[in-house]
Amino acid sequence: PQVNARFSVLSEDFAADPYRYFSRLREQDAIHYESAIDSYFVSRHRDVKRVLTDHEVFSTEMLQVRAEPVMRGPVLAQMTGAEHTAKRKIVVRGFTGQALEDQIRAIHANAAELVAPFLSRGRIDLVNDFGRPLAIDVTLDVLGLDKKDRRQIADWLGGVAEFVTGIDLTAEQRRRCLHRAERLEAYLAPVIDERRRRPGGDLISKLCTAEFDGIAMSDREVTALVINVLVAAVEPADKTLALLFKHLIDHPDQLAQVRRDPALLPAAIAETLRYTPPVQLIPRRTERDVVLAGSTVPAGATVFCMIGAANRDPAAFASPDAFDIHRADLGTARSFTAAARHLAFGTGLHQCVGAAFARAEIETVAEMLLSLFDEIRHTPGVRYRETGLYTRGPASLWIDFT
Ligand code: 2IO
Repeated sequence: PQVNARFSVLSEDFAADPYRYFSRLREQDAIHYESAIDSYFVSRHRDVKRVLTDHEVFSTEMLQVRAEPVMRGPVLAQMTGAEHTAKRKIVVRGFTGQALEDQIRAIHANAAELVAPFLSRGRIDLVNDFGRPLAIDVTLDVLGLDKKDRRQIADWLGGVAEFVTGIDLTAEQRRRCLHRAERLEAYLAPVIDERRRRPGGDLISKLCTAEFDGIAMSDREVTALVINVLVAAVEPADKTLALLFKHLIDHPDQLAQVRRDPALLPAAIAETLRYTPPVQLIPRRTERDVVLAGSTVPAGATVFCMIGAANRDPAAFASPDAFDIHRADLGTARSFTAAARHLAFGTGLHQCVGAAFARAEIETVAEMLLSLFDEIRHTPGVRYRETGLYTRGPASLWIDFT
């Protein structure tokens, strides 16, 4: 496929398989301008790294229009300075230590319950039968929300996700997303009220009561963070889990090695995140004119970091198009921290706060499934398809197991 004047990241060809365009983009069109949405797409590893770490030039201001309307308030990623540091610490605390231990127990319990009915059947769709409902149930438990409302919450959340990850939505689509976000906000308001009065051990209670350097969260901020945690913990989780299993099934020798030595799982997860990051795009706004890869990007422009392309840049990873859990340049120990070489969790000030939680979740669930399934293979005759430009993953992953 050619990357010429007519090439568009909004085309059907690109959506069908973005990976086959990445090398041409990096080599011939490293700062690709998409006129229909007046945005720049950055594909080289070093340029993406620059965009995500040079906070003076590349800001998160556009979240005010890209996220705040459906988050119903400002999210962490929009904040800077002392306020950002304090509030980020509150959230980090909610996902570490004893809190994380409790969360891992909830992950275990939910996974065991969801997979049980499929064990005698020997066939499961790892996305729709398992990963998706699991991601939702785990997140509801972490937040202390009622699982009997899961369908409703999942529907409202779909609107939030569509708004945040849409890149060419119509005004009508945006309006419908906003409506669902408002319903979610109305659902959360009495819950937050109640947790302020009688806090429990859940994350919402912690967000309500925590203080750092005398800084606490307002109701609006708690609402925004709860919605943020809901989308961020649900949207990429089922994709990552399914992609991990797909890559392992497609590389039987590596699957056998992981089975023999589960200590290899973190490397397999990290390599999955490098090879096929579930979040493919991270937006920023230029605060002044800036030269990137020889092209001038004007002040006030929207820049999309192409994480999938950066993660396969040969300047950063040897044989980047090979899935290899043993690769020397993966740096597994750092893969879930801000020092990660792959950019699946972003990098810099706003690097994913949920990275450790994500790792624990995928690791716990993968270990459980591998011990329950002795042999796994793709269900014969089922077509595999990935969807999504912003977040991307398998539409389904049918597997047979014994
Ligand atoms: C609204 C895209 C699902 C996040 C944003 C500030 C969300 C932020 C991300 C990820 C995943 C979502 N951005 N998580 O890319 O919290």
